[in-house]
Amino acid sequence: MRRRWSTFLVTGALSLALAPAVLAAETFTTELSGDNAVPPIEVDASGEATVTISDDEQSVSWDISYRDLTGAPAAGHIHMGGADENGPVLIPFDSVTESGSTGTFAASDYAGGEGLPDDWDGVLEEIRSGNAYVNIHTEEHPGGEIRGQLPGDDDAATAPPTDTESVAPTRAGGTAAAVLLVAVMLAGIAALSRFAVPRRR
Ligand SMILES: [Cu+2]
Repeated sequence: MRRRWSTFLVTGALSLALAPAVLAAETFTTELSGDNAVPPIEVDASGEATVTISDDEQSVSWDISYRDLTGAPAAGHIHMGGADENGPVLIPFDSVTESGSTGTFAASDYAGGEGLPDDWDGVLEEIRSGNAYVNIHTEEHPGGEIRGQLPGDDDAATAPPTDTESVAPTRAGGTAAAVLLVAVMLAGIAALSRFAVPRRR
């Protein structure tokens, strides 16, 4: 019996340990500005980007809004890199033609490239670790007119807001964590009760 109880306790503890990872939702939001460009540029433009890793982890979608750009956006991407560096394009946005543009990039479309992760798991890892940023390019600022660092899992959960505002995990993530927690606990209880019958030698 003691062993079964310990199994149950370990299961419970594991689910508690896993909960924060799930709570740090798969949605990342950042504010876009010229200040975040490397080097910073002075522009009137600003924007917001939300990047979401799908539940099955097989795609990444985005939602971009912006205003006061010097011209129509020429391109938008998620680049790989820290806040103080310029890096290669990780995920291209197929449409940024108007504020409010949304789109999805499928894992099967990822081909890698120089300086990029070998596979899709590597791409998600860069996004989750905060080593990725959203960049909107214009003709006048081909290197990027507005930019924002994706906060990553840890920053989203713990870091105080900076000028690149990190946004708390979504409510959906919290609900998912709660559901997962309950499911794991029920599984633990089921496993326990199955063995709770007195054993004979
Ligand atoms: Cu770009």
